[in-house]
Amino acid sequence: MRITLLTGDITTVQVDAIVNAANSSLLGGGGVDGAIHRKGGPEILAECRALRAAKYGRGLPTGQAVATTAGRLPARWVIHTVGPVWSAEEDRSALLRDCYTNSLTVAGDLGATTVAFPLISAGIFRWPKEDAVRQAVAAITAAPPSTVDNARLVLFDDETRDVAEMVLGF
Ligand code: AR6
Repeated sequence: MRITLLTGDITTVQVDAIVNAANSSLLGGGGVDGAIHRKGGPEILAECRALRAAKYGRGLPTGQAVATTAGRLPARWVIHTVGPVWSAEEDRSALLRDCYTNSLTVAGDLGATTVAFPLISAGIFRWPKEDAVRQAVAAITAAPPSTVDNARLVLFDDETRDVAEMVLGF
């Protein structure tokens, strides 16, 4: 699988599926979650509510992933995943990698070939950016083969892009 770095707003990226750094309620929030619901429109929230009613009444567990329509976004699907909140006391990195792995599995089940990821947990959930990049790349690289042949890691600003390039040795 090819990994490409992009800088900017994930809601504008033309891929089959974009991944949302959601929370377990699936009802929206701030950060990239807020941007996706704002720009994608109410259809996404309606599907999230239906998923809650059918399957995730207790919330989508951390590390898991589930797909909805992308509404008005250029992508076909939004894959919602819940990253772990950063903890200095506890190593939650396996859950962070699960977000990438399980999102790619969902994308493969949909037949997606291109998927865009934000830097999950690296905003409101306070994961240090350097390690968030390391975990993202490790998980995507180790993911089992599927229809997905290109994963784009979308870095919101130049500072995050610089961190990613430093971590990856560019
Ligand atoms: N496009 C790409 N990346 C973005 C965008 C965007 N439009 N907006 C923010 N980022 P965050 P988390 C970056 O906070 O840490 C929500 O309330 C951001 O700079 O969106 O997983 C949810 O509902 C950072 O690098 O997600 C949850 O409650 C990265 O995306 C909680 O926040 C992730 O930041 C999830 O927190």
